[in-house]
Amino acid sequence: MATTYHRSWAEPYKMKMVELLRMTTRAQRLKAIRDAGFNTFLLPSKDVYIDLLTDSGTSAMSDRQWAGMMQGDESYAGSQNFYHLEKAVHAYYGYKYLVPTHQGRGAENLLSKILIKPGDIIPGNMYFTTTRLHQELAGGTFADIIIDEAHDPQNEHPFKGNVDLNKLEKLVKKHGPEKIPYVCIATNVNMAGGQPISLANLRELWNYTRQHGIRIIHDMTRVAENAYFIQQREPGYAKMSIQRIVKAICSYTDGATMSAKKDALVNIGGFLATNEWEVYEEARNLVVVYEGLHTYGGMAGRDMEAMAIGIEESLNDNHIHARVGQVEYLGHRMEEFDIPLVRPIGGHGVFVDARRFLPHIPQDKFPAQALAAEIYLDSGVRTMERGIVSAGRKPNGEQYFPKLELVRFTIPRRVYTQAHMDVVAESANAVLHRRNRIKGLNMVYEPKYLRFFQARFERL
Ligand code: PM9
Repeated sequence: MATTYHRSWAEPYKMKMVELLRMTTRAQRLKAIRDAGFNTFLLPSKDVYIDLLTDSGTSAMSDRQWAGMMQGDESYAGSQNFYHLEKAVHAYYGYKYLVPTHQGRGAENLLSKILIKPGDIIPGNMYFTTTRLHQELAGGTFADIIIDEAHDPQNEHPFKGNVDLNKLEKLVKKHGPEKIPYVCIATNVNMAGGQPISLANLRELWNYTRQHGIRIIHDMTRVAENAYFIQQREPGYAKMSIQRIVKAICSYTDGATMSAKKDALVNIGGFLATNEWEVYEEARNLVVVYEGLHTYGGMAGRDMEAMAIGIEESLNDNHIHARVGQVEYLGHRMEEFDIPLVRPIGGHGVFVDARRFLPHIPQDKFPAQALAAEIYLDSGVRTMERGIVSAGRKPNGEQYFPKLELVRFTIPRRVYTQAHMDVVAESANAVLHRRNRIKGLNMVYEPKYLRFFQARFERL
């Protein structure tokens, strides 16, 4: 009888250069977090040991990407690197027209200005901070049409990024399709905990929107991670490559905004892509107002070259297996310590459920913000609040009270080792054991827009 042995995965790369980390004492960290107003965004990175604030712009580039940087063509117009990037976007994502931008929100700004009229409704599979703000600034209103399961951290639904078509149907009936310029579909939904949408759900949505003349705009910031979950979980895709699944996802959408700082493995950059000539033409008009010429959009030539190469590398099956594998490794280590998490474990980070971690702190005393500060204090590990602070206020000034009150342990791509993940899980466990002594916070400074970036707090 044939015997099968367990086979581990490992990173499909080795290290050529390392960046030294600085260790701090608890006293140094206490001073640093107080000076930062208990907001991890305001910590200087020199005071951080393991930085899990975000996976945005924090990837380690490959030797191929660095070699590409040396081939930066810094001509003002018609840089060769732009044409390489355009070719990569066509080849791997399938969109017809490309307008580069300095990062994702630059593309969101252009898109919102082009497609949204005051009074419009923009349905989406959960809000994202910058995306919703641009929709609102253009006079639109975001409407959440994600399935209810996405708002429940303990629900094990394999595709919590799916759209509830009944919710969309209600909006179409109430407002009429002419008030809905597009449906915004994020892959690997960030605020839900890095949760995927299935191809079956997307196809159904595609068919529905075709009947009503409504576009689908794809927030493709983490499309490769979503494709990995489709390969692993959706019947019929186990043998399909990540490249093919990504192409299939994009084929059910009319255009996309991309923050290339995540999946595409670069430190800066993004784009707006579309299959519609009229949208492209208007985007080319606006990009020169807000970003730069239509062949660089706020990026240096070398940045576009690194992105073109990064797009290809990000869709390698071994890369994405190791990338999500590392996130899952951290999640499983935390579960061994009974740390309450969003389930299933997400694609770009482990999301700790602060409501269950700190049940004694009410949501208006910012439990996730307080927990992120405590984790930093314990070990120098920097994480991010994704709860009431991130949700911010409605245009009428009322505070949102999101069901999810989370701390995101976001894993940069190709940066940390499994041993770093062990240190992180052990720190979360140490904080869990003294959770009863953790107090809530008062917000003492609240910026007008995207308050989570710069708000300041004091301990109660
Ligand atoms: N996401 C993140 O850390 C960085 C800024 S917000 C803390 O998760 C999606 C799904 C994102 C995203 C950024 C953007 C904006 C759009 N969509 O940061 O402007 O996760 O490149 O992209 C961040 P840019």
